[in-house]
Amino acid sequence: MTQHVDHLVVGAGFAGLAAAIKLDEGGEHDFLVIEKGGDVGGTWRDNTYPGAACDVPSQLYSYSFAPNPDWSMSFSPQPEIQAYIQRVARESGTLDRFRFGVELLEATWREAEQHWAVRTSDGDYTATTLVSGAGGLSEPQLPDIEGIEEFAGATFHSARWDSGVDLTGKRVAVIGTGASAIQIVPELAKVAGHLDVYQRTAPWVIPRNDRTYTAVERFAFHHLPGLQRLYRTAIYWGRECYVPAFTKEPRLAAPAKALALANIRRAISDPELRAKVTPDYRIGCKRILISNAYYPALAADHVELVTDRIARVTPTGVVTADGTEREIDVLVVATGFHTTDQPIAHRIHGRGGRSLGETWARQGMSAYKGTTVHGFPNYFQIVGPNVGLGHSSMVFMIESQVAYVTDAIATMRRDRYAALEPSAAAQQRWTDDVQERMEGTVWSAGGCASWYLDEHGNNTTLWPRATFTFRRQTAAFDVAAYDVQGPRAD
Ligand code: N01
Repeated sequence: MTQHVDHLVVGAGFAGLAAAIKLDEGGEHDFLVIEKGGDVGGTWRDNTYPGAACDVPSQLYSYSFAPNPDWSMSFSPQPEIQAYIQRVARESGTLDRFRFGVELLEATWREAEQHWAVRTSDGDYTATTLVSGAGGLSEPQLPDIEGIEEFAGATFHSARWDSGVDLTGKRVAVIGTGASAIQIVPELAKVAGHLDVYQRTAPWVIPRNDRTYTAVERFAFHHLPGLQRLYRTAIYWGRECYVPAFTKEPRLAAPAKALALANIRRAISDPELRAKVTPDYRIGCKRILISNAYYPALAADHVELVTDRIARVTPTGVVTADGTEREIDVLVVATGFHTTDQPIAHRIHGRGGRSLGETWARQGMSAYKGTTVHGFPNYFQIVGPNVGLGHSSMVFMIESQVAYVTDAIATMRRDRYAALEPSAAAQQRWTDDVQERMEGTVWSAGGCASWYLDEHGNNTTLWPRATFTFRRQTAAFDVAAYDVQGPRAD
């Protein structure tokens, strides 16, 4: 039997949970959240690799409406963030509308009925609106390396960690040196007998200014809510005032570059290794990483940084282009995610039956205000195109979008609109403006390849301006930019 809900939310990470809470607060109680995993948390549920932690301070990387006086450190480890999301979900009183272990298989817009017909792994639904919080960093990207599936030992992606595999004393290889890998490598170096780290491009890594909060601070967080707000505000403006400014002006990045080079010099004395880890592109072009432990781990005797190209994987090891085979017991691939080619986009079919995946494959990822797409009525995507950040908290962006979406839904209810979608012109203007602002930034002119760029070299993932500008742009639903249909028949 098909069940109807007013709003179907996909995903129970930071985005889906915020959508559920704000829909509920706005009086929209007829919604369901479907989540293919077994719990809330999204990326924080999935990324359980050793060393997983946030590289944005927790006071900022949390909901503004749910401060957490219990953060133990400035940069929280994954279990604390996951526990925080679980607590917020529990206390929100919305969990009875979450369905875990339910995957979206296909969603199709039905023009005559003006609703979404949604097929899931646990039955069929119809919904007036479809809100996707499926996340841009949720589908692991496996490397296309010859022979990798024939490796005889354990192989796993960083976001699918197999804690059942004992790595003590083992010969382990890690492919990749991105944000995930640089957190994993120091932890693996503590237990592995030998560790090979395969680097294709050196990352810029600055020190991690982390510390445990003192007992006095923690007491104050509990009893002086203003102190937490002060920390949050200071962290926010510290990042907002400096980091976006240097995306177009290389000279402003000099202090960050100096910090990163000092980080290398402090930990690594071998000139050959220093040269290998020193990037040859502008800092900020790829995500700037933070770690005090990565370079010391690479400098250890039982760790080898391999910079020769990987030619293939055999059942027993990894062979580089020079013909050397390094034998291993376990292979960890920390090779990132499907960001500009998200598989879920191929399951969402708008007007005329064309999928979002097809639409974006033709023209590149694009959405009005990163949220709504022409041809996909009543569809809202949290963390859509050009909403990602390289420098600040995604939770801030998520809250901005959720406010916009709930305002859109309130407008639909108030004005009895059956359906709305951004006009093609409004979407194009917004996308053109974002892309113009990308020109000359460190992402397009910084001399690196990264997951920020799509196959045409366009940055369709990041927001190129201050986050408060995005907050302002999404502060109120702007119906004038939309094609609307209504009023509803009911
Ligand atoms: O993935 P990545 P990630 N052969 O795509 C290499 C967030 N995050 O999981 O640079 C060899 O950044 C690839 O090499 P290259 C954060 O937004 C946040 O590390 O393309 N190597 C690169 O080194 C982050 O940006 C936290 O040349 C191959 C690596 O694999 C995003 O997640 C923590 C290869 C992939 O790096 C993704 O980070 C962790 C191949 N075939 C992650 N294919 C926080 O703390 C790829 N590589 C909040």
